[in-house]
Amino acid sequence: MKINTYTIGQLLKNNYYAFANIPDNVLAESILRTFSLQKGEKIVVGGSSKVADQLCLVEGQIKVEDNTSIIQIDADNTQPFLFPILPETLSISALDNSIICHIDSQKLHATTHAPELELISFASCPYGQRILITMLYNNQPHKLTIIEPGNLPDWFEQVSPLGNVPILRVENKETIFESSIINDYLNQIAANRLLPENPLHRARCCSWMEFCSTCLGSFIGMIGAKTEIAFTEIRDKFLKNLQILEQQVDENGPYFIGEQFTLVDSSYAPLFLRMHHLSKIIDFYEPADLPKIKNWSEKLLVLEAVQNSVVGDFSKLFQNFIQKRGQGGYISSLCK
Ligand SMILES: N[C@@H](CCC(=O)N[C@@H](CS)C(=O)NCC(=O)O)C(=O)O
Repeated sequence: MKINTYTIGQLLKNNYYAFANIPDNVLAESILRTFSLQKGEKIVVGGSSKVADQLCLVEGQIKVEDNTSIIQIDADNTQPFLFPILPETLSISALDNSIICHIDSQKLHATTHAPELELISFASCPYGQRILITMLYNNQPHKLTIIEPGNLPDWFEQVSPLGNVPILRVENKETIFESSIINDYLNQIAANRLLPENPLHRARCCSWMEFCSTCLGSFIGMIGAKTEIAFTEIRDKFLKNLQILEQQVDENGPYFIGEQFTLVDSSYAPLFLRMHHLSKIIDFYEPADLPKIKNWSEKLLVLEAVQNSVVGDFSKLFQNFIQKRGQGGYISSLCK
C-alpha cells in the first residue's frame, strides 16, 4: 500500500481539505473560514454528518465530495481534528486506500493554547473596533475593558506608551499597542488566517489597511473641522482617497480581495459604519459614485461580527463623539 504523508500545506496545494471527526457543535462556517475555502475546491469530510450537511448547504460555493463515505478515520484518531483537541498527526485513508495522509496539525496548534486576551479601548474608537471585529469573526474569547477618554485609569500610562487605545493585554501581563499590529498578532494565534498566505498578496492587504488609517484620520478631521470651508477641504481629500480605494476593491466582492474575509475588511468596517452615520447628518458623498465600496460596505455592515462589535447604541455614541471631538465645529452645528 502506498503511503503519502501530507502536511496541511501540501493538502492545500493539492486542493484537498480533509476534516475528521468534526463534532456537531463546530459550525461549518468556521471550517470554511479557517481554511479560506474557495469556490470549487475539493473537500473531504468525515465524522459528524450534521457538519457535512451544513457544508452541503453552501453547495455552489463549495464542492462537497461524497461527504462521509469517502474517508475512513484511523481507529486511533478519534479526537476531533479541528477543535478543541488536536492530535499531533492524523491519518486519513480513502476506503479504496488510494489516499492515505498524515496531517501535520502543528499549523493549527494555536487553537489549543488560546492565550487570555483583554482588549482595552474607548467605546467610540474605530481602531479598537477593528480588533473587536477580528476577535468576534475568529470566535476568539476575550475580555473587553472600556475606558473613557479624559478619565483614564491610573494604570493606563503603564500599558500605553503612546497614550492611545486600543491596547491588547495578553495573559494579564504583556501588552501590545497599534491596531494593525494587534490584528496581525490575533491573526497569527487564531486558527483562522485572515490574510493571504502569498507574501505579496499579504503585503498588499497590509498596505491597504494602512491606507484605511489615513482615511480614518481624514474622517475624524471632518468631524473636527471648524468651518464649512475647512470641512469641504478635508471631505474632498477624503473622497479622493475613497476613489483610489474603489479601484482596488475586488470586482465581484463581496470582500476587499474577493470571497475571503480578511483583516482589510475588519479594518474598513468601522470607517464604513461612521460614514453611514455621518450621511444621516450631512449628505457628504454620493455612494453611487463608489459602487464597489457601496456593495462592500453593505456586506460588511450586516455581518454579525461587525454588528456585535458596537458597544451600546452607536447612534448615541456617534452623536457624543461629534459633540466632544467636534465641539464648536461645523458638523456639531448641524446636529443641534
Ligand atoms: N495608530 C493607532 C491610532 C489609535 C488612536 O488614534 N486612538 C485614539 C482613539 S480612537 C486615541 O487613543 N487617542 C488618544 C486620546 O483620545 O486620548 C492605532 O491604529 O491603534
